[in-house]
Amino acid sequence: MRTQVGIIGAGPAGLLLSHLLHLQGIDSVVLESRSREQIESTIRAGVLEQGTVDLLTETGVGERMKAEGALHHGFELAFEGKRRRLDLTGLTGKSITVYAQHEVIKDLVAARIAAQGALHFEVSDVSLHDVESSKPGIRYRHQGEARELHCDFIIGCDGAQGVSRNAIPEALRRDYQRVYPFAWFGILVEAPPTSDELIYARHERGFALVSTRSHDVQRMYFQCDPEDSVDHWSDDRIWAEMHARVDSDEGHKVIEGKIFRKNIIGMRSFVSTTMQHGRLFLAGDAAHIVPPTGAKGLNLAVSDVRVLSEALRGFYKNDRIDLLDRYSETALKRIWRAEHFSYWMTRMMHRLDDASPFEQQLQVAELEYVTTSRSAAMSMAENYVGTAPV
Ligand code: RFL
Ligand code: PHB
Repeated sequence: MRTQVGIIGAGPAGLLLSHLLHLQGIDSVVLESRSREQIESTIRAGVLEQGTVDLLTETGVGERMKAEGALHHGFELAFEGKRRRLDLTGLTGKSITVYAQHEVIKDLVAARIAAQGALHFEVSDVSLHDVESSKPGIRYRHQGEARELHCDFIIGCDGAQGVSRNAIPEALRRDYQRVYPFAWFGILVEAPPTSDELIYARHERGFALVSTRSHDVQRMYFQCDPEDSVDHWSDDRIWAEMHARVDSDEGHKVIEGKIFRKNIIGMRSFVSTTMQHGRLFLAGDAAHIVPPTGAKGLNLAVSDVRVLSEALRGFYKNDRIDLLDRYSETALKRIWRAEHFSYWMTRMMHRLDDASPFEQQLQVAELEYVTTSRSAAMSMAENYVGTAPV
């Protein structure tokens, strides 16, 4: 089998790239190790930057998101028993949309299938070959048969656990990593929204986040030990912890409901450079991870493939190689900004076991600053809504 661009992984990065290339008349094949049902039901991100929403809308896959997603113009910061609002739209003119990642996946899969795009699920034993030549290939197994895909370019969109990154020789790679000594306990709840906007809470017992999915399903998280187990957390214990961390002295209370999903999510910051080796390019979580506090991971995956699709278009339409050669450098500028923001917000909001009482007071001082100084609020807001596309 032959195609122009071979894409490994049908997450947001791989599917959106395939969609953008199709709109430019460039052929691609997407190879995914999981089933369609699995990728369409994995619970992950919720917050889409306006730039992400605009791109999905402009390219014809935003209809359901517009109808079912919720437009938010700010969020709340809860600390020291009070709640303070960050007015995203007042400060930046932009907003965010809360729409679940697996719904974005469903919309992109539907668009690829409607366009008769090649999308192969449940492939295994994926390996990359000849990435330094102009005719690279991907070998894999599908429906019991060994296959090979010949292409001009391979794009590794296979997430944090994928195989593509390892096809870049270690001697040419530099990895940067920070693993945090805490995790998030995530729950899905049948309940009405606690608040009109997301609530990020800093409490001495630990961080908590109240997000939403719809008028009757809510998504909430609280900081826990990475070694903890969901079995240790009864519903009563979870609600006691959420109330302790989020309820305000001003009388706001978290609204409880039936908890129907619990999971624990590890947190790390990671960047792998370079993102290009010969005809292989990495995009999204395959190259970089952020802790979810800043809600940046999916949005970064989208901005990577936006840059990459333009560079591939330059190659196929105008014989330009320079945009492809600059991809890694261009993408990394935005990636490092988001890495810093996610790290900063994580450090400000979480209980840090090694923090002295002095450092804990600094967290509170910083929260006071971003909720009272217009310039500090602006800095937080412009990072949260997403810095301008590169
Ligand atoms: P994905 O989504 O991991 O997709 C990679 C795909 O590749 C497949 N795969 C392979 N396929 C073939 N062969 C192989 N050898 C393969 N190995 C893997 C996998 O099955 C998978 O389908 O990566 P992608 O596309 O780069 O997208 C990244 C985002 O998924 C991720 O950054 C976000 O979910 C992060 N994130 C958030 N991002 C936001 O922008 N806003 C948020 O509000 C937000 N909240 C979150 C989050 C991530 C979370 N978790 C679970 C880590 C909240 C949470 C709790
Ligand atoms: C979510 O709704 O899942 C969500 C919201 C904000 C974050 C992370 C996750 O920062």
